[in-house]
Amino acid sequence: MLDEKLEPIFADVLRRNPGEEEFHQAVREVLDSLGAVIAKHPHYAEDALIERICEPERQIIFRVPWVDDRGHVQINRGFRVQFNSALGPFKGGLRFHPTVYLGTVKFLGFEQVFKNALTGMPIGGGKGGSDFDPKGRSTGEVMRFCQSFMTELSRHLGEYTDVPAGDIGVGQREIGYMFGQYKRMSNRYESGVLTGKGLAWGGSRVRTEATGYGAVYFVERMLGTRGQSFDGKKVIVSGAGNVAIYTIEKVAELGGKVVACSDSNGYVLDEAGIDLDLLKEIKEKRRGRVEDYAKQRRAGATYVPGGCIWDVPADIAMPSATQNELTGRDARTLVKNKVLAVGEGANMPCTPEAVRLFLEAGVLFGPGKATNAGGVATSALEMQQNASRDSWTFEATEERLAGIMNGIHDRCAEVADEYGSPGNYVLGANIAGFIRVAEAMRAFGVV
Ligand code: NDP
Ligand code: 2IT
Repeated sequence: MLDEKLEPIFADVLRRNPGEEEFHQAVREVLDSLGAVIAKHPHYAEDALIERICEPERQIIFRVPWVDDRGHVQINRGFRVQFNSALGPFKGGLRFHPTVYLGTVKFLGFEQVFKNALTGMPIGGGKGGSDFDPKGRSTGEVMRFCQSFMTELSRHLGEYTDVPAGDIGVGQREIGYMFGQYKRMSNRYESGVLTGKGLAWGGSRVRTEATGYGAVYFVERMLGTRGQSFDGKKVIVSGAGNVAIYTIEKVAELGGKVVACSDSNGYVLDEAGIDLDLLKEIKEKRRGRVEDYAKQRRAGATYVPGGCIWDVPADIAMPSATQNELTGRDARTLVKNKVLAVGEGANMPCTPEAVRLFLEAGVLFGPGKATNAGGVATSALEMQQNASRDSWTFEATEERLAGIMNGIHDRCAEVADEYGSPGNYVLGANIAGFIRVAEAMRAFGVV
């Protein structure tokens, strides 16, 4: 049940944003946490502050024409939702996936506002992307698409305005093509306009690893509250992209064993523990599938086409693929299999029913906006290095990341305690993020 002051706000969000289910879901989850805040501090419900936070500052939709290898003209749709700049320039990734529509970008942008606030760094929230499908496209096609996309997007960016990065379907290769086009059009080497860059051209060490590593640090700290750790634990990680790969790497470093990972076609089960060198070779170099991993794994691994990775018994689950990939049914299976902790490496991978079931069962649950904040936090460190024309060592950067993740964990835990729900990191993350944004917006007056 929503607080009675928040009900009309949510009704208005539904009315103004028809058909954008993921956006409704993300807003609903935050509003569910805010009842306790406005009961304690009624001033946060004044001056339509919450209504303003639910409305993006600016939404840009544009045509992206490009020519494929056969000489045919293709049209995609590009988006950038500049959600909230109270704490700094808009900051958040770009997603290229055929399912992307305005509702996807708005849900991601909304989550990003609170996530970025939680990092404690000077970054606002935004997100963008396109319904372009990179699968099966040649390097030349991807380059031409990125150039056309940036030709339009560039007029809305700037190191003090809006700073995109990667997300699903956008990694260092795509950031390179977009940075190259931006540089050419602006005639400026404005390093701080994009993050996730290559090390030779303004990137930060640890940015590639940051989201996965950060998620593992967060879960390790949650486990610590119960005297536990990753050491000796069986772990399952969905996805096989950037976040999944570096989650697997850090879990192994901390003594855990990842026995399964997946892609949208199926999952692979490898009881000996995922061979990361092989997985990286297949995913990062050859851009292949997890099925190829199973075929090439000498020690033997099983590929389960169309299978559900959450059926694999494990102590810890780290959903790191996409939104709503872990349902109520899956949560019941995991709880039955005595899962100890679930950390969301992806954005909103667990459905609201799944989250409720985990919390009711006393499973340690790390919500995405806290658990996966290491990626954007390291993007902010990349911006710092660009602004000071400096470049830090791997060790120094990783230490900063670990400190930020521990800080986010402790702040969420402290706020959950303060609001009478110890151990509820969902409530802690939503409230802690909200308060930081709300304080800045109140200071600015009606903007
Ligand atoms: P990648 O593109 O590198 O990898 C995505 C992985 O998820 C692939 O294995 C992909 O499989 C799978 N996947 C994507 N869409 C679907 C779908 N509809 N159904 C099933 N599987 C799917 O992306 P990232 O690793 O960067 O991102 C993964 C998640 O982490 C996303 O939710 C993203 O928003 C979030 N995130 C990313 C950050 C970053 O820094 N990159 C930071 C914070 C969060 P397939 O190849 O079959 O499509
Ligand atoms: O969801 C996310 O936090 C990201 N995709 C990373 C955003 C960023 O700006 O680094």
